[in-house]
Amino acid sequence: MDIARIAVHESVAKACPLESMVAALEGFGVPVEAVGDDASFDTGDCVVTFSPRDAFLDAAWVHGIRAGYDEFDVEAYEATGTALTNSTGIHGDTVPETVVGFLTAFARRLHVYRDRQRDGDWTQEPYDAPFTLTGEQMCVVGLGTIGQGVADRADALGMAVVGVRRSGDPAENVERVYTPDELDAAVADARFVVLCCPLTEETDGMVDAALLDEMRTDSYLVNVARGPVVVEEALLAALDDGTIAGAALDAHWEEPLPETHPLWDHDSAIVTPHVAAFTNRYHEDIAALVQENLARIDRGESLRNRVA
Ligand code: NDP
Ligand code: 7N6
Repeated sequence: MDIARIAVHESVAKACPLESMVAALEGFGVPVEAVGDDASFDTGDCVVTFSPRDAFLDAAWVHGIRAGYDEFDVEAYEATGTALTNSTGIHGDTVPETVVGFLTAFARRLHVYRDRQRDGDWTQEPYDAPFTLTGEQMCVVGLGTIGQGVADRADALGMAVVGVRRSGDPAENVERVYTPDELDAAVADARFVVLCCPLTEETDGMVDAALLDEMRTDSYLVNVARGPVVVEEALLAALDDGTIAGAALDAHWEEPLPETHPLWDHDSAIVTPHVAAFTNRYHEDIAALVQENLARIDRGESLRNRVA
């Protein structure tokens, strides 16, 4: 592979300013150009993008600036031989820190007080509403970059952590690792279930009514993965009928979440607009991944994070 141009697709603006990404990618010995949907590509191109486009299949290499690549047609990349890399590995602080925010809000009732602040309302929560994270159990579903970061922070907060991953391999700061077929058992004792897995055929609809029924009635679901990992109607019903105590959702079934969606007004839900990974250094983190892979290409090595 011989890269003669880095083409930065305008869709990167969904995560960071286009000009910041272009600037961060300069200085690696390859010309960098911002491109739109009218651009065409050839086998000298590396495309850096948030979203997929059919035209990218004419390039040598496409780098997706997200960890999740569920929107990309992996089979088409394999058929054309265009390399596809993702951005797993850079979200080990951002997303876990957001998750800690969700946990703390629920335990210390901060989301409730923020709502009341708008009305100058001094009402205090009932005596038995607040609790401490220390001593509570968390189940982390997916123990990759994000799941490990969540587990580390939960452990530091004095929580007991169990996890789920395909391999079942042990993970640091995780007392017990289950495999996906044991998901029911993994979530049963958890006060928090945190979804940190990719959206795949196996995880699509994984959190359904039956699984929510297995969860404690005082438990909270946190979804920083992808919306469809959770069955929408099942979650809404579970929140309405008290099957679980609440949910924090950064990833949604439709994005933006429609203005009329019931979750916006749900007292026991925290909704964020897919920003768990946002940081003012996102362009630098992506540039570091691209730079590493340019160096690997020069050395004739395989690409880091290659998914097709
Ligand atoms: P990684 O690839 O590092 O980790 C994925 C983990 O999920 C692995 O531990 C893997 O298991 C596990 N996994 C895969 N399939 C299953 C399954 N069926 N059941 C349980 N666990 C499973 O990815 P990241 O941690 O970087 O990112 C994870 C996902 O989070 C992304 O795919 C993306 O969808 C989402 N994401 C969301 C962001 C946001 O802004 N909200 C930001 C970044 C990512 P094993 O270890 O055995 O392979
Ligand atoms: C944008 C991150 C991912 O998969 O969904 C996230 O990486 C988007 C900052």
